[in-house]
Amino acid sequence: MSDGWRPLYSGKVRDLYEHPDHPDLLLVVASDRVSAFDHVLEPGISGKGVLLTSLSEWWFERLAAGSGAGVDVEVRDHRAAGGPAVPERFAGRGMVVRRLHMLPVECVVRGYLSGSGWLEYQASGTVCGIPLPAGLGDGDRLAEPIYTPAWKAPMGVHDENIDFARTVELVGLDLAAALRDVSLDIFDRASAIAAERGLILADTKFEFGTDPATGALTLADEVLTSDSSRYWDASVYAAGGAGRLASFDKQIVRDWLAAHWDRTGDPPLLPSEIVERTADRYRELIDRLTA
Ligand code: PZK
Repeated sequence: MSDGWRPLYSGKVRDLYEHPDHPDLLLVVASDRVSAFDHVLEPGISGKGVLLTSLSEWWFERLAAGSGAGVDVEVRDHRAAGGPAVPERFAGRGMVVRRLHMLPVECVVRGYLSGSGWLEYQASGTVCGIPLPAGLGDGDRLAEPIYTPAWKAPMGVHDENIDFARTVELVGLDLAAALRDVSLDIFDRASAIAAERGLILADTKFEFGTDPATGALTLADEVLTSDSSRYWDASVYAAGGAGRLASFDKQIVRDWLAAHWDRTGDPPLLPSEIVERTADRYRELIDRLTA
């Protein structure tokens, strides 16, 4: 392609590009690929990249308004102002961003107990070493949101839940404390916005970098998308019952795969009905949040 953007790194569902004329920028592109159980599945979910990019952009705008409220660190997002446009071939799915020094910590915040947190709790009564009261069930609300960081392992190695002391070893005390405080603050603000729309933000994962020019802590990557977060319908949750944790993400894909694949060999092709329902669920989330 002659727009100058060159592939730098491909993740399971997103791709990073760099540009020789803009060494201080990157292009983040969300694909239509969907992954579950550590596999990229076929076919992709048509429109997923556009939906998740607009969701991330929407949250960046909403969160920019009150950046740093409640904490004494100013956090900006990594979107680049006035740089080159996103090329047409990535229209709607690309974001030009400032190139940061990424911190090797995934900043997970959980307001509810589910997923890997629920698994760890059942085994040990803790999540990331934080002891929780006995008797909690899958999907239960926590007394207050907890910060449960993970170490971003190099490619091919699984991320590893870590305690706060380990994040201090990784990034130093000041940054470790800032990551925790800022993550909890953004989670509170986002939860309140979601709640106004009848949505529960159960948990999410943030990634931060530091600006190479100023050192400023900067919110990066995707923000509060259905790939990085678990959202539930508040009225369905309140009604209780088996479906109360139906989430606005690829849970439909996970459930179908779990029932139709023994996890050996390549995963089966997703039926079009599963692809459609997943796409509908993504659209419903974005409609409800941004309406
Ligand atoms: C960066 N990732 C995650 C993995 C993707 C994205 N602003 C930035 N500066 C430097 N590095 C990154 C970012 C951002 N965002 C993000 N890895 C590095 C990732 C795979 C594909 F598109």
